[in-house]
Amino acid sequence: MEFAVSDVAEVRYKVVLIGDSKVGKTALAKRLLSDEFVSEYGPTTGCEVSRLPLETTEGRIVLEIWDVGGHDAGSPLKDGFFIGADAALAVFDCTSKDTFARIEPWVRHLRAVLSGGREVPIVAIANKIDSAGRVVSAVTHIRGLPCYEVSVKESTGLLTAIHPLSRALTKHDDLTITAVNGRPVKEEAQQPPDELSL
Ligand SMILES: Nc1nc2c(ncn2[C@@H]2O[C@H](COP(=O)(O)OP(=O)(O)O)[C@@H](O)[C@H]2O)c(=O)[nH]1
Ligand SMILES: [Mg+2]
Repeated sequence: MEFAVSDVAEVRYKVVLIGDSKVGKTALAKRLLSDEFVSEYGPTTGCEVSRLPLETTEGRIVLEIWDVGGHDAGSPLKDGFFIGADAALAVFDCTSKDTFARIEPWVRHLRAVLSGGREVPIVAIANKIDSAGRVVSAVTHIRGLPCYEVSVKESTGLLTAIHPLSRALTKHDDLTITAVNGRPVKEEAQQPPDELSL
């Protein structure tokens, strides 16, 4: 029997953040959670899990964001954190070609850890587009993954990236996010979707 999202009290999805260190994964989680930006870098140790409730036109969903720190793709100890992931955000820093080149290995690695399970939706994020030191030009796809332009610092593009992920997770193609962790999304920002910012 199929349940509609709105039929149950809480629908929770595990979303893992992948990508090299310093690309802005922790900053991204913090921005979504409390709309703050932390400028000083402190490496993430262990794994930080945050609960991000989203009000949507299809009911409330909760993204459980898994920010796995100190992790290089291939470290078996940390791979356990990926098990059971429903989706992933693959983040790179557009001021670093290396972090861009590492998106594919990261995605391959995640898919290998999840092998045997379902195909999970993955969205790529080109972060730090505010930076003058940009060296990776804008792309719409990386090997079939949709890629979104984001500045966690200036709070642009993040919600645009979260929409397709939420739509794929809920299988509701026209889902619109109306509030993020209790903060209403401004009505005027919703049209057109490409210009959404958080
Ligand atoms: N200019 C700029 N810096 C950012 C942005 N997002 C994160 N940073 C900085 O990049 C550094 C690494 O961020 P962090 O979230 O710790 O990266 P992580 O290792 O992937 O978790 C920090 O100094 C952040 O302030 C952004 O959108 N623009
Ligand atoms: Mg971190």
